[in-house]
Formats: sequence, C-alpha cells, structure tokens
Amino acid sequence: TVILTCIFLTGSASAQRPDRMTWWREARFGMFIHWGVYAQLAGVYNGHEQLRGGAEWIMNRSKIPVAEYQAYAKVFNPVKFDAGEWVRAAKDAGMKYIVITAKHHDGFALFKSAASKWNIADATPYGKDVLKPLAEACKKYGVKLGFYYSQAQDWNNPGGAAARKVAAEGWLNPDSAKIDAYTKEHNGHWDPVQETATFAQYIDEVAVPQVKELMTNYGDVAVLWWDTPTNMTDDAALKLQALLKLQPDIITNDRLKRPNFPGDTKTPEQKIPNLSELDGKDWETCMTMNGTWGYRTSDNNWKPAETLIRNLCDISSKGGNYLLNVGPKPDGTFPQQSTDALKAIGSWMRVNGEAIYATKASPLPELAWGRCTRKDDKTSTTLYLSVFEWPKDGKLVVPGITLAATKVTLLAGGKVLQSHDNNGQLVIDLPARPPGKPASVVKVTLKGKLGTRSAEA
Ligand code: H79
Repeated sequence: TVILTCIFLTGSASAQRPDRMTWWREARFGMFIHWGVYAQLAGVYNGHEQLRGGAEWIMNRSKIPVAEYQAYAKVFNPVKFDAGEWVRAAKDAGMKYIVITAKHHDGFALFKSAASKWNIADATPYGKDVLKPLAEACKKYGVKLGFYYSQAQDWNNPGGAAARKVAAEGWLNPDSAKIDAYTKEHNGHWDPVQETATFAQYIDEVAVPQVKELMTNYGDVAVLWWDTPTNMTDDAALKLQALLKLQPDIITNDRLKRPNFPGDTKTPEQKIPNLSELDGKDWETCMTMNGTWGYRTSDNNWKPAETLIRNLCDISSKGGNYLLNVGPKPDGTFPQQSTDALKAIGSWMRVNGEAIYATKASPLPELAWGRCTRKDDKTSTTLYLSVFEWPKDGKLVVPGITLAATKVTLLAGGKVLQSHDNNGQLVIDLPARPPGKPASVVKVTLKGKLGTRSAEA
C-alpha cells in the first residue's frame, strides 16, 4: 500500500511502472481505419464528385443537410463486416496495432452509445456495435486496439456547429450556388436548422460521455487518437483528458488542443519528416494508400506496395511509427487494392521484419542507396541496412563505421557476406542480384557500441 501511495502521490507513474511507450516504440507499424456513413457516399453526392478533401469530409465539402446525410445511415448495412478478417489482414501485414475512427467529424459513432442515437447500432439497419467484435478479435490475435475520436467537430450534433461553420467555408460545388448563398446568409452554416446547442453542451452531453464509454466498454484501449484541436477550449480538453485515467497505460497523440496538451506522440499527416525536423519526441506518420481516408470509388491513385514498404523503412530509420490507412467499403470489406498491398507488405515483413520491429533510428548519415536501423546490446551494435538501390559494382559502401564488423548477412536467405574496412567506411561484397524487392536487408553486427548520429548530438 505504501508503495502504491507513493506512486500515486508522485504522479510520475512512468518512473515506477514499465514504460507505457515501450510496446508502441517497438511496434513501428499500425493500421488506421476510417469508416462510417461517408463510405456509403464514397465521394459522390447527388451525382457530383466531392471537391477537395478526403471522402470522409463529404458532408462538409458537399454541404449535405443533416437530415439528408442521416438518411444515408438508413442504408448503411455492412453485412460483410468480419472483425476477425480485418484484424488478420492487419496482423498478416505485420501491423501491431489498429486505430479505428470510433467517431469522425460527421459525429457518427461506430459503437452503441447512450449519449447519442447517431451511431451504428441505433441509426442503421445493421444495428450492431462494431467496436465490440473488433476488440474481441484484437484480443484473440494479439493486436493492440486504439480509438480515433474527433472531439472538436460533430457536424450532426446541434452543438457541433462552431466547428462545422469554420470547416465549411471556401468551397464551391458545380451547382450549389443556391446552397452557397444560403450558407453565407446563415453566417457560414450550411444547415443551421438544428443548431440549438452550444459547443460546451456538445462536449458535456456527447463527447465526454462517449469517450467515457470508449474507455470503459471495450477492455484495454491502447491508443486514444484525438483529431483537430481547432475550436477546442481548455475546459473541454481538461474534461476529456481526465477520462484517460480510466486506461492508465493509454497512449495519446498531440491533437487534443493546442497549446499545452502535447500528449505522447506527434502526428505528421501524409508526410515523413526530414532528419532536421526530428526533435526527440515520439512520432507517428499517418498516411493513406491512395488519396483519401474514407472509401472513395473514384480514387485509383494507389501508391505501389513498393513505396509503402520503403516508407516503412524510411520511417523506422528515423525512429518513427507508420500508421497506414484502410478505408473499408460500405459492405464492410476492404478495397481489393488495400488487401493486395497489405499482403505484399506482409510478405516483405515476414522476411525482413527484424529490420523494423524494436529498432532504433539510424546512427549513420543519410544513405544514397537506402535506409538503416539499429539495435543495441551490451557488447555489440547491430545495423540493418535496407538497400533500395542495389550497387551495380556489387560493393555496398557504408560510411561512418568506426567498429569492427563481426558478422554480415542477408536477412533473406541468411547468406554470409564478406566485408572490409576502408578508412572508416565498411565495404560489403554483395551478390550480383538483390534477393528481394523493393528492399533487401543486410544485417551487420559490430563489436562494441556505435555512437548516435552526430546531427542529433
Ligand atoms: O481523419 C483524417 C482527416 O479527415 C483528418 N485527419 C486525418 C487523420 C483531418 N481533419 N482535418 N484535417 C485533417 C485538416 C483539415 C484540412 C482542411 Fe480541408 C482544409 C479542412 C478544410 C480545408 C481537407 C481539404 C479537408 C477538406 C478540404
């Protein structure tokens, strides 16, 4: 009891317990899932392609009236949804955690909620909570589960109006001159009909109780992923943050409110930071596989799996995590292109995952031919060299190696490679052809401890 009291009083639980961040730092790779009523529209409203923004923004971008948008929920019936399939797809791709939109900006909740009927169990013919089976499947397969919760916007709530107004400005639809004039007349609200409550009411009556439900009803929650700090008040942020005590080990991001609510992780969106942008804080790049978070029929701008794999190498080499998005279809299945990419990544990870999981940032200067991660133990340093561009002369030149190499192998197949020192550069003899694509990993064990990158020191 004395020890427990001490922990409680000092308030620095992290100093007394195993570090909350350890699993997250070792995971390196997770799946983002954006799913909701917007999947039903899939980027098209009344025959018009949505302009600007991900398909999850369609209610706002296309200025769809609340009543009309809510009618789409009445046909949202994802009968093919299979939580086990989703979790297995993530796990087989090598992902260690999932973050799903429990509620996005349209306010639609993927869980049964007593705070608002605007949820999948109460507002759709499907009629069931999808987070429950997802939590069970995650537990079964050993994948961590996190919730995305858009706390500052709620376009279908009478009190979410403040954010709705700001976000709807500056957009033109081919035949929406009338809606635009109307919106202007109503001080930026495209559908002012229901705007009868304040933001504070929305926070107290919906956001706080819903986050409490999420923190209470689904077992261990690994991550709470807030989104869009704009419009948040300190009062609202403090109330929401207090709920995280219900999950003592939860990890949160930096999007609750700015400033003063930094959370645990920084969240570059759709971009991978340069070395010069890193400041020692934990970070996670979230990214789409095509150009949209929510499912969009017309978006065929899929990044090749090769790019996604190299992104994961790049991010790991800088000490970050990769949260890669899937926008499931309205029937509850993943787009085929997402499934195919996940399978390709999984094949690569089964051979080369050792170069990604539980590694630390590269100690080397930028490498023209690829990326590097590291692992340390008491007497040695291991470098994993992910080679993107296989040297034509068969010599891989690794700068900044001041220690003796005791073993050099290819992760694919385990072949031992010869190497020699050339004035602080390690030169490795490679076979003529790379054993894998789009990156082959050379594992180098060095005797002793290699310093960290001088740029960081
Ligand atoms: O959930 C995904 C996005 O919907 C969400 N964050 C990721 C993870 C997000 N919300 N807001 N933003 C990202 C930034 C908002 C950018 C905006 Fe726009 C520029 C809002 C209005 C103009 C982008 C372009 C969205 C609509 C048009």
